[in-house]
Amino acid sequence: KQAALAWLKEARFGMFIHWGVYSEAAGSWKNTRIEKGQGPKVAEWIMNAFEIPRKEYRAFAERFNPAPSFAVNIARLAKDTGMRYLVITAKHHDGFALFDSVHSEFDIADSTPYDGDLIKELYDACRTEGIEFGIYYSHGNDWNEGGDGNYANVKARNDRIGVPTKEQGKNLWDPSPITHADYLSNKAYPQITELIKRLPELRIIWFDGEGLITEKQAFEFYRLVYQLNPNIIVNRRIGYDFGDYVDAGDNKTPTENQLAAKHFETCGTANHSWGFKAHDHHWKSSNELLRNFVDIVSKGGNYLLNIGPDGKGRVPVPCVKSFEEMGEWVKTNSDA
Ligand code: FUL
Repeated sequence: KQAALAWLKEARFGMFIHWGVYSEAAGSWKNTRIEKGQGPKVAEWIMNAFEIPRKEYRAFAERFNPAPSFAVNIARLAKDTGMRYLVITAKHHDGFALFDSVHSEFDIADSTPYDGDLIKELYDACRTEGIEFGIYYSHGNDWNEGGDGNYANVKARNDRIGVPTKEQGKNLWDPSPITHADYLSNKAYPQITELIKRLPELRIIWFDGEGLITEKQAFEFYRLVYQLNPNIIVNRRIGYDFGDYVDAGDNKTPTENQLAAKHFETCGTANHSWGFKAHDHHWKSSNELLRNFVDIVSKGGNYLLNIGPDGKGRVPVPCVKSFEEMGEWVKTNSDA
């Protein structure tokens, strides 16, 4: 683990990728933009924003058919931008898996017309380009098979003893009937296991959704990863301080006080959404992105800068342009 962490500190610059069936929706549902929905306005939250029933949401999957050149193009873009690693959403909060999973049908193989495994394809392309590979995995919440059907019971029990119940990120509009415990045992732990087994050089697991799990469950995720491959680094959001490195929240650089014991990484967007949002044209310039990069790196951290490809896997042109400009700067100014 120490060698892996030493690598992370040296790596400095990584690419975050938010991509899934929500990319096909592009930030709108039934001709209404996500700004009119409730909750977070980022495009990957569209199911939550419009309280889309689980069955209806699957229509996006039926249309999700990316171009097979996706993997090679993205790995090259990361390389040309001067990035040394990449973290892609293997499963976001909506529960959809970009890989061929034995433990859920809501995945690329069973629910879309695409013939392949996008995670494996990108993993291979990254190995060719010398880019280290990581996955994002929403462990706490899963709006499709996440066991939010148990919420009413949990809330009733909590109310009786005067304890608040976390709601953010729960599917309370069309909850799945399975319990949260069953979701963990039958989907989340097994999917983490299958990803680690299939991707022997996996470097990072970037967990998300810590607010919805207990300390024991967070520890169980940590133990499972460690047991299967102790060289995999996990982030703070696994929960309860078990992470190997920290972050200060989305688009935030830690303050002096937060720059404590563990290494840090700032994840940031290039516009105002992580997932593809066709109507968000507020792209940060390469100057602004470079200023963030220098600020973060000068404090000793890493910058995990996001792209949100569209449903076909194309990265928006203004984003590619500023990444290319950044790449020129990084090439000229780095000693690697
Ligand atoms: C947050 C998520 O809710 C967002 O959708 C996004 O993935 C961001 C990086 O983390 O917690």
